[in-house]
Amino acid sequence: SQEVKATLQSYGKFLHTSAVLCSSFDHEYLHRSRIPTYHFQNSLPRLPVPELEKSCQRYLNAQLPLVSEAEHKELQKVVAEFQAGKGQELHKQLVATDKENKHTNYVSDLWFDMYLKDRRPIVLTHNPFVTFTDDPRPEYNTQLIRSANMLISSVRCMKTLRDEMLEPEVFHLNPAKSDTNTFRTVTRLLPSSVSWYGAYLFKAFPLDMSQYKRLFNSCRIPRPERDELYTDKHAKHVLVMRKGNCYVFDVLNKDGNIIPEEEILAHLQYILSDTTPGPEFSVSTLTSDFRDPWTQARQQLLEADPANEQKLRAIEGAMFGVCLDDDQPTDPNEITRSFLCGDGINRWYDKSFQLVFPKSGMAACHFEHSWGDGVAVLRYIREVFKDSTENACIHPETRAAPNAGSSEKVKRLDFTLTPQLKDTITKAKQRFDEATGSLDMHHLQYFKMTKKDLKKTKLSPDSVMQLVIQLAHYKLYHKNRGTYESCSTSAFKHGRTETVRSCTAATAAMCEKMYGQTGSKSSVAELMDGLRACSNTHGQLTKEAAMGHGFDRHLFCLKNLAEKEGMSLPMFTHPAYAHLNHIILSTSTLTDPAVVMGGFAAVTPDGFGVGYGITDDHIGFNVTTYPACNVRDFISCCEKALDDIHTVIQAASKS
Ligand code: BUJ
Repeated sequence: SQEVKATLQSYGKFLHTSAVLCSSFDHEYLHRSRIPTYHFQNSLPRLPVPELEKSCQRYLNAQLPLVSEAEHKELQKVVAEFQAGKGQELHKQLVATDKENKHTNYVSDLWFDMYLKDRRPIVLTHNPFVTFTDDPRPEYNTQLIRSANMLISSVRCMKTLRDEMLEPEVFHLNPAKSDTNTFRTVTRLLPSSVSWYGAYLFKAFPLDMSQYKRLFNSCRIPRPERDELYTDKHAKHVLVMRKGNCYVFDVLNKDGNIIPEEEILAHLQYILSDTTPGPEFSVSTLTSDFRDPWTQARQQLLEADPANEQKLRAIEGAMFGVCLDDDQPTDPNEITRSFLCGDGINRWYDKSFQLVFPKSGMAACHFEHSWGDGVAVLRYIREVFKDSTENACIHPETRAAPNAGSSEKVKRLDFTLTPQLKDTITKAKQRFDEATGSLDMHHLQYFKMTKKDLKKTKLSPDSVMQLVIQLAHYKLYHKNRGTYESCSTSAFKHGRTETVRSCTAATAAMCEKMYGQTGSKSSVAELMDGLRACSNTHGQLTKEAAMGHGFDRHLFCLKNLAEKEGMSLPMFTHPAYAHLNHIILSTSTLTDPAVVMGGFAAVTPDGFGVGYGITDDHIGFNVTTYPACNVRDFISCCEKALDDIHTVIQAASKS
């Protein structure tokens, strides 16, 4: 019986230890994926270099609705000459370089250059935002509770990813077949050199995970000519900003475990109640400036005081930024302004991403774009939303740790500034206020037609949204203009995005039918045929883009090569090329239960930045413009176009 007792005792101990381990695992990580995070990375397919002839043809197709017949004929000659001559040479060169760089794809380096060599300010030019859905428990939507829970979930997400336990991102064509334990067991056992093929047999497509390495602990750093992406894998702290003051504190202890949540709460509470006024000259404002003055100012900061360097490094290497704002925007346009632009003070725009919390407890993610795209950011958003709403460890009744030692552990980073730096900051702030002040925004929520309704009619919901955008613009200006729809190519190694040219001959015909001279004469059947034609063409273009068979990135690379060789080619110097690439309608969409809103700035002074979403419940638009365009008129035209399409669909269903 002694033996039995001992066995039982040690079994008890074992149970106790595993319970502790299990709960500490739950505390430290989001989950433990059965498939390691980067398991498919080695065998991901490579982005194809499209055939030159196909890209030329696709380019000409995209030009069809934008130029006159005579201009198109002339363009055909220019393209034919390129295709038979210099284009061939450049294409061969591109293919050869691609073959020598099997670890990546033919666009990747140039795409990083496109972002990192851009000397314009990153605010408005590139950084977008995405707003989280509120916590379904209203009492958790206070600035302190929400920020604490999301901060903790983000740290869990960082650890899960760092320890390669984050489930790889997989696109399941048939989730019933592949989003299963069998799929995970089988593909896990395959060596990573062939694991992608195993997934493919289940009709599941693992996506590129390379961007995730720069999600946390990362920052863009201004450098002469080309900025740098910096990552400090070992950082244990987060950056918190309030009133333009930068604070850092460790969220991991020396063993790499998350510090007690009551301590995190205490640190945030300490920052929120710190009465230190914001700095008169906020260094963070420099991150909103053109990249050259910021590069120079950063150098001057280093020279002004050696301690400045450590402070900059602390900010740049922090896991992520948390911005605790003092405002409380309620109107959706003001919310967009706050999350997209901020005040130029309480943000470090270069951080890979920042969580922004106004006083209300609302939450958004504002991100720098050079390191990654929507797919990676959305994954982070989904994970953090899920974890912070389902496994929150800060509750309304949670009390902050009384002996957290916040006054010592939370460090406020005050910079030493020279008069010259103060002057640069003042100018940067003036520039920021002018630029952001000129941005206008408006939104629409439309409930008469939903994703479900469109699916019933067998029309692709995205094609209808894109048509609405074309119709709205046509109604205002009576012409077709360069349109960009962002499409992910993350099914390929290091894949980023391709452009869907969603202004097509089919949408142009539909614009003419609905709002042109001959408009009112079309019958319901004709209009329905037009809607189907738009849907089919758009579906085809989207499929091609996602498979790496668009033309934009291919021509972008060929043009770059030509410039490097000092060639001036009519293909790229022809005004029609610039016209197509002067993007008037820049569009992007995200649909996920964790997201309510999102947006980005128009990419041209006379263009529109159109964020949109379509769910089973409603359709949403969030649009930005500069003074050359009227965003309210555009939104009214979107509503009118939605109404008109709705009427056509209803009439067709009755006939
Ligand atoms: O294409 C690319 O390479 C990157 C693009 C660039 N650009 C934004 C200029 C098109 N980047 C993205 O597409 C990321 C954008 C992330 C924000 C997307 C916002 C989507 C809005 C969603 C919901 C709007 C609903 C409003 C309801 C009132």
